[in-house]
Amino acid sequence: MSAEYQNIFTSVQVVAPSYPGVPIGRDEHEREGPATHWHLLGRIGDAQLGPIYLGWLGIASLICGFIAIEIMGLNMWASVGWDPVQFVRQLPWLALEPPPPDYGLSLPPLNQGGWWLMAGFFLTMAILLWWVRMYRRARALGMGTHVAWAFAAAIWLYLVLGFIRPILMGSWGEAVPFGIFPHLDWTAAFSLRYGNLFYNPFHMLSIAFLYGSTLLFAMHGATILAVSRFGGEREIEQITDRGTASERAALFWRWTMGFNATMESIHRWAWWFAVLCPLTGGIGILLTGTVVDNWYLWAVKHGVAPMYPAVFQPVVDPALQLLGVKP
Ligand code: 07D
Ligand code: 07D
Repeated sequence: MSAEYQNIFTSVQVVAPSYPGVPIGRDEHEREGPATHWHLLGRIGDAQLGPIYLGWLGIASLICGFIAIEIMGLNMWASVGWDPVQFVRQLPWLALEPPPPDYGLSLPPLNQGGWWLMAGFFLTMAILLWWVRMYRRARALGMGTHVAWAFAAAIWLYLVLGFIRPILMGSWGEAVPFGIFPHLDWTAAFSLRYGNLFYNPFHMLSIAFLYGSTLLFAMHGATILAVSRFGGEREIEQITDRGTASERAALFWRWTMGFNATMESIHRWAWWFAVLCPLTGGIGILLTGTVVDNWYLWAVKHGVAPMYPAVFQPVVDPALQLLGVKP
């Protein structure tokens, strides 16, 4: 009970007979495989591996995901002349691009974005089926569906980026390409095209929730580890107890900042911060190009950013200049 016990790397391995989980009635056969124990897994979590529940939703999702990745991979491989070495070497830079803008929302030829559309369809199916699977497994266990709704927040941003906003803009060409660095290039280009995303207040909110999530996660993780010597990881059991890990954890924060979340409310904080990050982000992306065309000029108009000093010519949206609008 001294400074040696800091519990960052210390882990306790429980070795016990495998437990298949609560009985689930007629779906029992969907649980695949006998469980095994794996020491290395036990160092980062539960040592028991499986049984995994592989219902038809899971299988359908995996098949769709496989088809999506297959389409992406084969197109990327084709783009380097089917050279396996170049495929591996250049993988992070390879892309499967959406159709050029001229095609609007029509069905383009396969090598003009048609493959992109098909990969996107299967990826979206995979993600949505996985969502239903999570929802149904939670229900089957008598749990709340908080995980599924948090996942839905991420899916919202994904759908805004690749489906909803492109439809509102009237072109699949607005969507994100598949590819590791190509999707970063898209992100940077998007910000530049719309006058610096930093001035989009929903990007600001999204960032605040992103940073806030890491802060909360650090505070919560650290607090629980710090009181694990008193059994702090048994959070819920300790909520109402006195003199326990829970009480010390609360006291620590009241001493250091005057206020403490409770063992229960901290998880609400975590859930909301995490969920609001992609939720506000999706709103920001949805507004970009549809309602606001240049976030810098928007910020100038609303007194958030100063106009460039008068030594420069008046600033006009570069996109409008292309249309012949003079400064
Ligand atoms: C740690 C959970 C595990 C998930 C992992 C990601 C794939 C992609 C596909 C090769 C935290 C699995 C990756 C399935 C393989 C092909 C075709 C989650 C953890 C390990 N991004 N992004 C990454 C996705 C967008 C941005 C990495 C997906 C937007 C920036 C990874 C989507 C914008 C940076 C990745 C998506 C954007 C990244 C690490 C979908 C604005 C980085 C992700 C479906 C939000 C970072 C090289 C990670 C990087 C990175 C995946 C969307 C910006 C490849 C699946 C369009 C600025 N993104 N991203 O750890 O290193 O997430 O990039 O919407 O710097 Mg991205
Ligand atoms: C991508 C949700 C979709 C993912 C799903 C999961 C699979 C399977 C497989 C595990 C991440 C799919 C899963 C396929 C996985 C296995 C095996 C969530 C996703 C459904 N930005 N920015 C954000 C910052 C700049 C830009 C959000 C910081 C520049 C664009 C976030 C900075 C420019 C977009 C954020 C910064 C720019 C964003 C993302 C700093 C580029 C978005 C939140 C310090 C030059 C996105 C409103 C998130 C958004 C977004 C942070 C700078 C562009 C908070 C910290 C100015 C285009 N940026 N950004 O949760 O929502 O993503 O914007 O400079 O679209 Mg940004």
